[in-house]
Amino acid sequence: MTEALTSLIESEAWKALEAHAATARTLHLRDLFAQDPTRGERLRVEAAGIYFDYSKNRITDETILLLLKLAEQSGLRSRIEAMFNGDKINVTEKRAVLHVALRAPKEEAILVDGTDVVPLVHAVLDKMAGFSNRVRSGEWKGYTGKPIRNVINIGIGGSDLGPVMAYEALRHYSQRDLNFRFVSNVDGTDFAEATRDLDAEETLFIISSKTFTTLETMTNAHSARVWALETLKHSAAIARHFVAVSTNAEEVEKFGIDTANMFEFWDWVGGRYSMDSAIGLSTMLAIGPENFHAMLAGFHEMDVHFRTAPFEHNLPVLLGLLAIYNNNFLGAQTVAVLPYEQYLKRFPAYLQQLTMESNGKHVTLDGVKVDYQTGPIYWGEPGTNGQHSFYQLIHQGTRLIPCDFIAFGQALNPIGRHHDILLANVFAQAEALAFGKTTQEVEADGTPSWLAPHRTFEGNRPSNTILLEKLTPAALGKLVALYEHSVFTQGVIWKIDSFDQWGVELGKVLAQRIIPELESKPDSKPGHDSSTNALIKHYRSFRKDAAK
Ligand code: G6Q
Repeated sequence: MTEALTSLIESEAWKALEAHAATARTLHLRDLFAQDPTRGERLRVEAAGIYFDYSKNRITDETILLLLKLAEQSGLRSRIEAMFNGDKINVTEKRAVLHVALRAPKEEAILVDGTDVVPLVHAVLDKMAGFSNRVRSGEWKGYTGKPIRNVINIGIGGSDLGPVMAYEALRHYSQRDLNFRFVSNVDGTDFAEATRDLDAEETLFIISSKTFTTLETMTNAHSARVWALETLKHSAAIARHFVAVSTNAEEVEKFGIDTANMFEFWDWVGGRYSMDSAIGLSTMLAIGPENFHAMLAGFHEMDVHFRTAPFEHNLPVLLGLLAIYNNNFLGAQTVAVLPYEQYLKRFPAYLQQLTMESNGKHVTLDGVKVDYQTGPIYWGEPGTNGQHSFYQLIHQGTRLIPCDFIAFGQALNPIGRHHDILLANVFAQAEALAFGKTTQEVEADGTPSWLAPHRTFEGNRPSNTILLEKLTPAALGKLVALYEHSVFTQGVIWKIDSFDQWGVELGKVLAQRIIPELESKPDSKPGHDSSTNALIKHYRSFRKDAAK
C-alpha cells in the first residue's frame, strides 16, 4: 500500500471535498433540478439490469468528480484487484476475502495459497444440488420412512440472516409443499415456536455454523436433537434428520452428524458474506439448484461489473461514494433502506449486518484511531408501511436521513392496481423528499398562515432509487452484490478492515462468565460492577420464584 494509512482527512481529495461541501451544502435540490432539466437523465447509471438514479442527492458534477478522485487516491482499484486475487485483505484475521469465488463460473481459477478454490466451490454446489433434489423429490426419507416436509435452519448472524432473507425474498420461487423455518435466538421461545406444530418424523434440521462452536447455535442444535429423539427414539435417526454446514468437520462429528451429510465451506468466506456458500443450503432446498445457480449468476454479473466498469459508471462504487459524501461531508448518521417489495421484508435486517458489522470500526488497518466517522447506521422497513410510521421524521424531522429506495417494474403477484399504486408511492416519496413543499405553496392551497409552517416540507432530503425489472433469483444476487461491494468501497476509503468483527467478542466472553453465576454457582457473590451484580442477584430471586 502506497498511501500513509492515517492521513485520510489531511489528503488532497478529502480536503477538496470538505471545501466543496461547505458551499454545496447550501444548494437545494429544487434549484439543482431547475438549473439543469436533464439532471434526472444524466445522474443515473444502468448496468447489470439495474437502473440507479442518484440525481436526488445533494451533489453537483463537481461533487462526483471529487468523490472519484477520493476513490482513486484511496487505491480502490488495486484494493479491488487484491480482493479478487485472493490476497489476505482481512489483515487482522490474516484471511483472504473471497465471497466472489463462491459465484465464479467453473472455467475461472482463483488461487488461495496456491490452491485453485473454484473446483472446490463447484464440488460443494454439486453435492448441495444432489441433496436438494433428493429432499425436494421426496426421495430422501426420514428415519421412519416419511418424506421431509419441514426444513429448519439453525444458525445465527451470518449463518442465519442471509438464509432467512433469501428464503423470504425468493419465496415466490420456492417449493410450496416444503415448510421452512429459521431458528437463531438462544431465547428458547424461538425454538419452541418453530417446532411446536411440526412432526419430527418429517423434519430436517440444517445446523449452520462456520465454527460449530457458537453458543446460540449449539444450544439450539442440542435442543433440536432432544426434540427429535423424543419422537424418533433412536440416535441412528440423527443421520436422517440432521445435516451440517460448517468448516469444522471435527465438531460436526462430535455432535453426531455423519460427515457425509456435512456441506463444507472455507475460512475465506466471512459469515455475513456466506449466503452463496453451503450456508445457502436452505435457499437451494427452497428454490431448487437451477434457481440457486441463477442467483449466483446474478451475483457474478455484479462482481464483473464492479471489477471492470470505470468508476464513474460503477454502481457499487457510486453507491459507496454517495454514502461517504452523505456521512462524512453532510453529517448524515444513518441510511434508510426502503424496499418497495414485500418479499424483501428481511432485506434491511440483512443489510444491517452486512454494513454495520463490516464498517462499524474505530481504527484503521494499522490500528490507529480514526478521526472521521465510519459506517453509518442502516435501518429500514418495506414500503409502504414505513410511510405510515417513521417517514414523518425523514420528511420533517431535524436530521438528515438519506434513503435508498428499491423497487421492481413487475409484480410477482399482480393483483388489480396494486403494483401501480405501490410504484406511484415510491416515486412520490423520493420526489417529496427532494422537492418538498414551500410555505408559499402551502398557503396558496388555502392553508391558514398559522398552520402553514406545520405543513411545510423543506425538501432537499437525498435519496437513491434502485429500480430492477422483476425480483428474480438473479436480481436478488445483483442487489446483494451491489451492497457488498458498496460496503467494500466505503471500507477502502475509510482504510478499515471491513471483514473482521472484534466488536462482538467482549459480550460473548462476559456472558460465558455470567452463565455459571446464574446456574451452577447461584449462591456465590457475583464478580462484576455493582450494577451487573445487582441485576444478577435480582434475576436469581426471579429464578427462585420460578422454581417454587
Ligand atoms: C459474520 C459474523 C457472525 C457469524 C455468527 C455465526 O460475519 O462472523 O455473524 O456469522 O457469529 O457464526 P458461526 O457460523 O461460526 O456459528
